[in-house]
Amino acid sequence: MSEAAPTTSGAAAAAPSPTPSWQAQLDAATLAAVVDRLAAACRERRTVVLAGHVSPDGDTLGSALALHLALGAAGARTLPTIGEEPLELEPALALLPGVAALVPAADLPPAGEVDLLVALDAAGPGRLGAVAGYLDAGVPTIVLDHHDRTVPFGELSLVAPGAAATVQLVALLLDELALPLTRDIATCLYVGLVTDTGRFSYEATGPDAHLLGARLLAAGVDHATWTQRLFETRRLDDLALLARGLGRAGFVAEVALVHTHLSPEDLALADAGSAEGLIDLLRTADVAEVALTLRPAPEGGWRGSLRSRGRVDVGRVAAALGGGGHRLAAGFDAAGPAAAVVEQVVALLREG
Ligand SMILES: [Mn+2]
Repeated sequence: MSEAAPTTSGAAAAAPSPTPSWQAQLDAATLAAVVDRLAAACRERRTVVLAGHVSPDGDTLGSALALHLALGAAGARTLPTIGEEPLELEPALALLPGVAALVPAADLPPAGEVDLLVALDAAGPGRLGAVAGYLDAGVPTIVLDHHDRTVPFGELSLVAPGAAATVQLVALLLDELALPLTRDIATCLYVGLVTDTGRFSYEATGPDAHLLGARLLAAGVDHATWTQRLFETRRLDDLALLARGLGRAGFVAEVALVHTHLSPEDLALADAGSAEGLIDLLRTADVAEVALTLRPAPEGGWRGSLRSRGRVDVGRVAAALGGGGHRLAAGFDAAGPAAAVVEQVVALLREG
């Protein structure tokens, strides 16, 4: 076996950068300004609203609560919140450390009493729900996010589409601020990391995600308990909902789409989170490149979720329908009969 002389690119590939690639997506001056702003908020005991996105997941809630615990301990008056009422959390997320501090959107102080808003994992102002009113009122805003197509907002915006989870940005900020990773803070970050990476399995899960995971376990996270809570516990009624959704599944061979929809009666059976489980199951169909679920939106019409196995950019499809998300996971809202929405998605997939 002969050894080829290393080429320039080969040599570069052999020497991994000490900095995770997504950190290179952050503007250094903005990062420094965000760190300064947060440090000042702690020092001066400022009121900081930490807002996750509506329909909160582990990443947005873990980010908000980790920052709440860390900045709060360092002196800031932190108000973690989700701009949605009534707020329904998945049972596992309702057990996160700091969750009792969540402020109902209706109880948030007026804009004049808020010094800083931090938007977490929200790909646009619309994802903030009621909290978006602070933007219109001119409250200084920091955006921390990792979505591919984040609509620019906020005066200080740190968006790293290469990061697997927003909690990675939060962990970076805590390091920059020299704030300690307590077990509770580590637990919040871990839940964000393990959910947004699909248990360290999705494409965006880099070595740095594992390194952060290792640090969090070293800080005392009870990962086995959280795995069971997050991934291995379903209500019996949720299983019935999954059965209904799976039983209604259709297949469009031309674009390798497996799709289904849920009725309002189906949803009455189940928790909000269980529709997520449905699309993840649909995607496991051997014939599927793309999975689509439609579930009734509270305000009428459909909430569509799209997942790709890898070849198809479903973020593009969702964006064409007025939604957004990532290359492999995206969502949109739509009106009309379910079959017509499926037809629209098929037409867009055909173009791709
Ligand atoms: Mn996220």
